[in-house]
Amino acid sequence: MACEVEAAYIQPPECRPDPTIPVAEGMPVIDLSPMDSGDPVAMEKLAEEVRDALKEWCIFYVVNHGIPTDVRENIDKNIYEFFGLPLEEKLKVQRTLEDPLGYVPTDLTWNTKDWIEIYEYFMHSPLEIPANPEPDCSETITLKNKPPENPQGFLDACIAYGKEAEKLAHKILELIALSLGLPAKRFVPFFEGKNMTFNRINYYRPCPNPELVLGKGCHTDTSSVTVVATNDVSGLEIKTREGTFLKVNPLPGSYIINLGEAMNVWSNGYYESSDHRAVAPKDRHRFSMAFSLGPAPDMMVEPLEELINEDHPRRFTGFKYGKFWRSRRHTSLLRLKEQNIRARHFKIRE
Ligand SMILES: O=C(O)CCC(=O)C(=O)O
Ligand SMILES: [Fe+2]
Repeated sequence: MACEVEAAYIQPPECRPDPTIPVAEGMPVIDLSPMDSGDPVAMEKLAEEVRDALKEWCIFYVVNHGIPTDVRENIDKNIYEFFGLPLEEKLKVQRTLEDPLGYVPTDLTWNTKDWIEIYEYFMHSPLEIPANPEPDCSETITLKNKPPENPQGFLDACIAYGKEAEKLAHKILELIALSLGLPAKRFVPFFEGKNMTFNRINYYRPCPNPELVLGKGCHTDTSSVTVVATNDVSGLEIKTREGTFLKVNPLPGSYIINLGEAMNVWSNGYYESSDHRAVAPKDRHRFSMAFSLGPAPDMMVEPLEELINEDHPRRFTGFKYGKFWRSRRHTSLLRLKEQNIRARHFKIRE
């Protein structure tokens, strides 16, 4: 087949999508409705389901999640309208290296361009965060969301959705805390005040050569918990421990939950962050949202004390969340030699 995409998008052969990979049959679907009663027995049972799902899959679907349909329909409508605008219009809210909020017409993972457009916003704006990834530099920059003029009310729809996704992410955190033998509200103080929770809207246009490119290259999220929403087009793939991929198809009415690097560290390695990627669609427009619950920029992310003991020695030093996040943003906008920073770079040698 003739190649119609720019060379910068073409993946090395070993990273290209494999259309023959199987669907993640059996990926758990967790029904959150028992949480409404607050019944401790029901909560423990759900926490066990979450533990089993995370230990085996690192990712699961949730249903009866509590995100109202009208809030979701409103952001979906705004997403199609915004990404359907001419490029010059979208570039009015363009992000830059220093200020990675707003719109970008492509992204990089490991030095290859992703077949993607992105609009990203913080839930707390303005927010003061590190100006660069240098560990010894304390310079900061204040970032503000960039509301586009068109469609009118776009950012309001984004924030309204974010508030609901945030509630869902906190429900998951409660279940994770219980699953680790901790009080349900153990993680709450990490998110008090102005934190770095953000939502990334990913838009994937039909691609003439989906077999050569990726929508979003393989990565882990920086977050504690990520709530992933997609339209009805497939594209998300998770990497198994054996290093192969499985397709995660959209399940109507559900959201997908996966863990990021902060939870890997807080849980002292008990839970892993999932490696995942998105393939580019051939004929249809796909979008996804990765709502990532993250702590304050100056918070030190370290293994929880209660999870460190003789049998489970401390496995990570730790990192300042803001610097870690900043470093990730640099690797996705600059052509750097090194690969993305990960929790394992902070691992204590055993
Ligand atoms: O498009 C997808 O399904 C995944 C996007 C993603 O992983 C991300 O934005 O972190
Ligand atoms: Fe992701």
